[in-house]
Amino acid sequence: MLYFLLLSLTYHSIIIDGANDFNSDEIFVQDRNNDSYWGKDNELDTLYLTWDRNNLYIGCVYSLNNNAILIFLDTGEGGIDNANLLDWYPRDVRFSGAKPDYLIALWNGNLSLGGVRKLSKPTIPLSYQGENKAISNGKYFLEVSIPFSSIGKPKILRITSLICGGDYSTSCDAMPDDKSIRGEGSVIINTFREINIDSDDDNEPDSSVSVNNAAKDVSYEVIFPSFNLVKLEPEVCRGNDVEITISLTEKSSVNVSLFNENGRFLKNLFYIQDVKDTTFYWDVKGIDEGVYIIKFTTSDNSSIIKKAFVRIK
Ligand SMILES: [Ca+2]
Ligand SMILES: [Ca+2]
Ligand SMILES: [Ca+2]
Ligand SMILES: [Ca+2]
Repeated sequence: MLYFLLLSLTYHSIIIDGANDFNSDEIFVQDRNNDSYWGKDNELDTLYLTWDRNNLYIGCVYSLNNNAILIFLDTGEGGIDNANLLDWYPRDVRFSGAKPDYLIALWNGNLSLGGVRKLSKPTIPLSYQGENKAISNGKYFLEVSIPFSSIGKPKILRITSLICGGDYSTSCDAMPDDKSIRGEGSVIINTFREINIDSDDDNEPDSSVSVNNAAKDVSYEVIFPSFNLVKLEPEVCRGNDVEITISLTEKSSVNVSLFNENGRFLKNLFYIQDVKDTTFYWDVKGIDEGVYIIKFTTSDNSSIIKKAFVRIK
């Protein structure tokens, strides 16, 4: 009897028919059914995971109303850290720590509007089996089978699943929970559910694993770039060129914009991509006499520095 129970753990081949045949110990994440910022019609409930020798199986119970389900899989090397840049299901979601390599997505409970893709440039559709069916109380059940041969036999899997709105929109619910989800504004996911599916390193997925026991949440500290130094030389200028020096704690793109002394926006001066330390020159001969404010902003708005500048004749 014990032998039979052990065999029933993983190496469980899910039948892709829209009926939920995952076992209770194949619950990968149990989310609260009342933590969505957009109400009960857009809720993630349960994420299931199991595998057999040849396929990874993922299941999801959720409710959804004119929004999207996105299940991101980090399988190892490479991947993306910004879902805004995708050519398929782009969303205002970035990732810190894990870098997802594959995405299962669908729109409004309709898998024929979604599918499974590799997150390269461009994204590449994968062959998979999937069924998505309405179940009771306005809920849906999704089950997907992805062959290991097409995702390169991962060792460590890190997964997050989200409900988002339309293209470039934000998220209202994540499983596992992530504190950057607020139902508005940009999201930076840094909590993922992780499982080692090949803990004996034999390059084959392990049998006899209780997914529910083996899975754990991992969180990665979000590191925001901030300014070490911003310097104008000179700050009071009679000539044509001002030397501007910027130093950041982390690489970031920087926007430099000009305001009058009352804080009214005048124009963007520079947009500098992916810098850590740089010096450049601003030709001020077209600027009238007066007092100005120059604002330096990192690309994610995490750090802002204002410098006064005076133009004299
Ligand atoms: Ca099934
Ligand atoms: Ca939820
Ligand atoms: Ca990755
Ligand atoms: Ca949640």
